[in-house]
Amino acid sequence: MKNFQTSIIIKLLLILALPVLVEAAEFHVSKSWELIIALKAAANNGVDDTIYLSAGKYTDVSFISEEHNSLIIRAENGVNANQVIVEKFYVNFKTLGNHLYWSNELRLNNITLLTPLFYSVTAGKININNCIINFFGASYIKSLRSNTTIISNNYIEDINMVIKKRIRVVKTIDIISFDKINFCQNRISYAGLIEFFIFSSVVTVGNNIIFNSSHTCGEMFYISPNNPDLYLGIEIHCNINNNTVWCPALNKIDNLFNCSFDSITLSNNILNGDHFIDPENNDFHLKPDSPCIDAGTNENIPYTETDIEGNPRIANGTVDLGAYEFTTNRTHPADTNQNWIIESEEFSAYNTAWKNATNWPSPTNQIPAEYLTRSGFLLKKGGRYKDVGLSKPLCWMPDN
Ligand SMILES: [Ca+2]
Ligand SMILES: [Ca+2]
Ligand SMILES: [Ca+2]
Repeated sequence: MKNFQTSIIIKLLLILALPVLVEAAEFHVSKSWELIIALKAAANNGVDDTIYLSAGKYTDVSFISEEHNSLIIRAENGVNANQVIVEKFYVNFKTLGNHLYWSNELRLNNITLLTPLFYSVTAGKININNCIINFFGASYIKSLRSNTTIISNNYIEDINMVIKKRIRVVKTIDIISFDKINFCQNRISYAGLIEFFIFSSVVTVGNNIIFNSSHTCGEMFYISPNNPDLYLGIEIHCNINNNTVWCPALNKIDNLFNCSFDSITLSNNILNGDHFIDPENNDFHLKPDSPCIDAGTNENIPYTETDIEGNPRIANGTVDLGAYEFTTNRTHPADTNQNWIIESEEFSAYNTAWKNATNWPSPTNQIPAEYLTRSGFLLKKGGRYKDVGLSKPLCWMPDN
């Protein structure tokens, strides 16, 4: 019995000693309970953590931590955001100490957050990127406190929208930043509040598409210095540019913003009009003759290199308004040698990968059935095709 106890104690000591030996931890999970265990370990192991999620649904998971280390949660390579659903994710990341010295990061990448509950998330850097955030029901992302917050290339959705003006409990994103806020290239169907409390430096709200066809969209953004007295004399730059807004009930784009100070510039934003492929059905790709094309300013654009769909952010020399860059340069993923011809061998390989649900080297993974049928259609029409600038896969048309 004594030996058994000793061996247990040695094992425990080894387990406790392990984090000291490694500089970062990696977890690969595919079930809710595995994610729960990984988050629990990450909250206490004293090292930076990356958690990779396989396709699937994860529910009722929480991360409550007082660590100074970083946490990255992301989909496994080759898995899309809509294949990884994290429902009711409660996060309270309460880094202690002087915020100016935080060097840690919270990064969420390529996952779906369904009814998230983020409360008092503090980290040196917060980066929410390429995610789908669905605020259906009572959910919030509250008090993201950081030196730099980047929220870009996300689909932010709230399917059952109700205008809840200035209600802070549900459907809000609160960001308190000490240095930089970059809220860019998001696709926002959202009538809650997005609040920025700024201590200093730069806020950029750029290249977003904000839409709401059934409500007024009024005062969706609330922007305010965090403490005007304390920071008197510090320059705050707020750039709201290159955005497109589709909200028929709104008659002035300025009404989207409630800004309690003067140093704000609104430029190159566009409201309503005939710019999009099918706004009634939420297709906000730019029409080939849209005045949004090449109408933006390249200064202060988000520093991601691609638009919300992964296409180059600047095509034709000048950035477009909104989250989608108009382009006619996209080859079909089945066209592996990218010669603008679907060859029969290429179609066969694509068809086999689709049948076996294997990963395809270029997006979209897994292969969508409509991509496959499009490649079959193009092959039948002779194989030669072009990109006419519509949304995928209808953008690929026979070129005879
Ligand atoms: Ca940790
Ligand atoms: Ca352009
Ligand atoms: Ca080819």
